[in-house]
Amino acid sequence: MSTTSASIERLAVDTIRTLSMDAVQAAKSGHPGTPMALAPVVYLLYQEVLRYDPLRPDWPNRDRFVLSCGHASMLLYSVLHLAGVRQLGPDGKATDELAVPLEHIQQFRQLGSRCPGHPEYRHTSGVEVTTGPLGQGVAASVGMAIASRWLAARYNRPDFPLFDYNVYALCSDGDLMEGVSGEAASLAGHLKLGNLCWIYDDNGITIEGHTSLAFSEDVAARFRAYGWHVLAVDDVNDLAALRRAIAAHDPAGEHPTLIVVKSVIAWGSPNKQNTHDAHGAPLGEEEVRLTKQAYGWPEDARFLVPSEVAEHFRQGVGTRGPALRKQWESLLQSYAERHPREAEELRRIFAGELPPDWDAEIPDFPADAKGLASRASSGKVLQGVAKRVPWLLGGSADLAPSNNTLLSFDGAGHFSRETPGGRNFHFGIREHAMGAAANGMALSGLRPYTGTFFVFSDYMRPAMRLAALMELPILYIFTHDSIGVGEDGPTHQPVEHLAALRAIPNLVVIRPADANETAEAYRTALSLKDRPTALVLTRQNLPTLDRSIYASAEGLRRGAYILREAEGGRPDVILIGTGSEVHVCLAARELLAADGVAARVVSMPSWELFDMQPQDYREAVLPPRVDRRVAVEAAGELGWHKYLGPRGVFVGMTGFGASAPAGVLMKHFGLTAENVAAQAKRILASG
Ligand SMILES: Cc1ncc(C[n+]2csc(CCOP(=O)(O)OP(=O)(O)O)c2C)c(N)n1
Ligand SMILES: [Mg+2]
Repeated sequence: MSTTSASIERLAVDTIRTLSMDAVQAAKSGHPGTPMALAPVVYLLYQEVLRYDPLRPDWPNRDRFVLSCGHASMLLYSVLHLAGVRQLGPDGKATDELAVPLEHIQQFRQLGSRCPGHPEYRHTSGVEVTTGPLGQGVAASVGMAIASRWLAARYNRPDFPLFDYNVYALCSDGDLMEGVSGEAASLAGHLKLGNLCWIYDDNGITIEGHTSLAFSEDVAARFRAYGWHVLAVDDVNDLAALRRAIAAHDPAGEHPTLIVVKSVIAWGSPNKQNTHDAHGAPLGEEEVRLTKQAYGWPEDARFLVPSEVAEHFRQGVGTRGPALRKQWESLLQSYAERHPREAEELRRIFAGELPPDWDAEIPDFPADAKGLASRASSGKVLQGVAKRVPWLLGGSADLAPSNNTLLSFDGAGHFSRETPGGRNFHFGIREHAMGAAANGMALSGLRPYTGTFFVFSDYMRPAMRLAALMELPILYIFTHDSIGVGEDGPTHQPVEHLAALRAIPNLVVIRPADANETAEAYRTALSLKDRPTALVLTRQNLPTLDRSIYASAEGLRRGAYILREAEGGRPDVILIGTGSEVHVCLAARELLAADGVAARVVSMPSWELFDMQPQDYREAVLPPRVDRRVAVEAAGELGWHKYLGPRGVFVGMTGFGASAPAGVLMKHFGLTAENVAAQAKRILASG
């Protein structure tokens, strides 16, 4: 193929288009239309705009590109291939290997390919965030933009602008229909994140047909009302107009930017363009041929990368990127000489390490029969940890006074445009965006925490699921964990939420029984680098156990432990409790002892941590021969049978709660020592 310099851009854009069409066709499934339409956007971003080094996709100050419409994954894979982005090894260091070799594009959507159906963080280097569920990518991009501002505020020094990266996200109609993007855009506008730019593919098409079926507001006006700067590009193929719009984004300014770009889905396909058929199905062999004809492409070529296109990218981002990154590295080197303490913090941030003695200010709680709510002990522990880990930061969805999540020590500050180094975030009543923003913050090296009532974990669950999938170490602080909430009633009383969170793979759920277990929960959660943790905490007081009588709270690290052995060391029955119900079990043990029944009490704050233990430990805590077991939890039963076995019994909730004082509810629903003791005797009597 012969090219003039004027046509090379078009050739490069068409390479992205045809690679995408060919991959979808070979896979016999996927989404060809949107990559074909949006190829000019990613071409321009990678080749001219992003400060991005393909050799070092982990460079901390790189501009981020988020493909929020993850169904258009081939768009990203094509450009990552052409830009020559390298794969990071298991040690996190860049290798010489391409992140997306051509053979992997040929194996699009097949097992083991670096080109899975939707982009997956960690799996393919250069993918900044896992996307697929619409709205999550743009919402996470807000967290990335927050992190850029926060890192700049904390670490930049005169003459050392170490952090000034921008975040670009490409989104579709579906992204902007989803509520989470609205929450996130509202937050970004409020926080004046000028370093954020969303490019909206206004193609008028979704799966069912034209967007007029379901989407008729003035999106530009909506974003202006959020405080965004809104620009329009009438034709995505007009590279000059796209360039002008991107150049009009003012990263140092006060407004995030939305660029509304008109495109035609499956552009160039004679029979499929501008139809919803082109969204999620291969074009078909014949239509691929006709489209290539229309592009002036060799009709029968498959997965063709013209050598001049490869060279064009090498001379573009392949040259520009490494030069920028090397400049930054030498800046970091002189920074390290002038500001060694800060440089050491940065090293730890990007290695996922904590400062030495990070847990030195975690308090020890003295035994106390009245005790305190685990939300209160959590608040105290959080302060202690946050004082020692400067990049532990976060906030609540307007419930900080109830969640005890406000960092109140000197210098903690509040994050805003004027004070971007603040560590307290006010996410507003936007749980879903809070969860997604936390993902973006964690993806940037920070250790975020979030807070809300446990019952509203439902509102942020999709973001939590992605955090677990991406292996992000986020701390979710949930309070008001059961019918113990009391008078607020069933709308505020979680029942199925423990089961729902335990069902998410790679999420650790911890429901501590007292203040010292809460302290241990923080020790455990902070040291987990590759998974999020949900702390499930009470509103009501819990006695602080006397650990000279009961086993050490360190047992929490193993998920479950023998808190109090049965009288005589030979249990007839095992009582297993979590959180507030551990105390019910302890009281039941005394009632049973008075009747000559020997009961062991196991505190089981975390199923996930327990399941990670070797079999001999698990069998020491729950010996197979003691098959009479009672599990007590003020929640639904789902899943408990794996610890109870066929002869065990569950004491908990079978439906929704009710509005009444907590003590009354506990009695009403049978969460009492008397009932637990009676159930234990019943299964012992059953032979
Ligand atoms: C939360 C969520 N709901 C539904 C889907 C399934 N889905 C994938 S793409 C899409 C809509 C396609 O329309 P649009 O977002 O405009 O993308 P386009 O086809 O224009 O690229 C839907 C409903 C999804 N990926 N995520
Ligand atoms: Mg669309």
